[in-house]
Amino acid sequence: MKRIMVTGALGQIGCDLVAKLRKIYGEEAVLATDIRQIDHEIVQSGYFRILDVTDSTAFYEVAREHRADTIIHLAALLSAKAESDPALAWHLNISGLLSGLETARALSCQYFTPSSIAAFGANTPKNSTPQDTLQRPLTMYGVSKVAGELLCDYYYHKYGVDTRGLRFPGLISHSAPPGGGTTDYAVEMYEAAIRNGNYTSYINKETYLDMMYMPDAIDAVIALMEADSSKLKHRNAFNVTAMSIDPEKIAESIRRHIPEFTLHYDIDPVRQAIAEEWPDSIDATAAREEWGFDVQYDLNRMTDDMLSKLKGKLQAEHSRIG
Ligand code: AKB
Repeated sequence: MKRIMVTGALGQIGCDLVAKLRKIYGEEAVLATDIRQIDHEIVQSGYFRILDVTDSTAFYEVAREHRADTIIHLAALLSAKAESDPALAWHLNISGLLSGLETARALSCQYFTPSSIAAFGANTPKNSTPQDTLQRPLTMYGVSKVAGELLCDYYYHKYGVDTRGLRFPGLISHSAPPGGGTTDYAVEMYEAAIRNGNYTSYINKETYLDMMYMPDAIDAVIALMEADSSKLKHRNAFNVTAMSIDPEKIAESIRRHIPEFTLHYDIDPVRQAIAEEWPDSIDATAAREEWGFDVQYDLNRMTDDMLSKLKGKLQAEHSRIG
């Protein structure tokens, strides 16, 4: 990776990924793009362009002008938002992906796009979900992720585009909020614990889902993109995970720092149904064997870091207002 273009750069993954890529490859090497422009460090600290990824001509032109050799395509609608507007989700997630793949083909770029645990369905094995297994999701987000995995494989086999991807679990981060996902409750719980000492979860207890701390997710993207191509048997997309947890497990971990923290439930039937379709825990053996996937953070280590970073953020907020 030398000249990198990132789409959806102001989203939850994009903010942390662009910052890390600029640190490794240099500020000039990384072009951040998004459909909107906000007052954010990513916009101020390097190249930034507004881009609607469904506009294939604009996608190609922006990549060509940057002389991109790598495209990291993150722009997509997440699970809960996709369920509220399935046609828009299909359009953005698939037309956007196709624009990116066509650009990668024309400019001979390496290509990364995330898949998700949403690519599995209710009849997929729930525990230690294998890398290669049944994938019949019933959500539009899941459907777009399976189609995306297949499309990326197609561009690799048909045109030789160096496509690579990860099936991300829920990602937890303190720097940028998620938007429209089912696993967002985990991020919200940390912030609510510090602000109010309590949280009302829309996902029920004993609903186990895979999760990962953002620094591990960012390292995984970079490790996969740097991996020796000849060693990759799977490409699109690798199972990756750091932990399998439910709301109670996060609450227990938070109580090590905030003993009075209380957790309540008010279940959202839409997001609960989505969560129940997803695996309880996935198996990341292929990622470990083919490109050395590893993580630094288990639940408690992640909680320690989340709470300390969020407390710092909140104190800075208070001193700005006061
Ligand atoms: C979501 O909840 O939609 C995402 C995901 C697991 O892909 N975080």
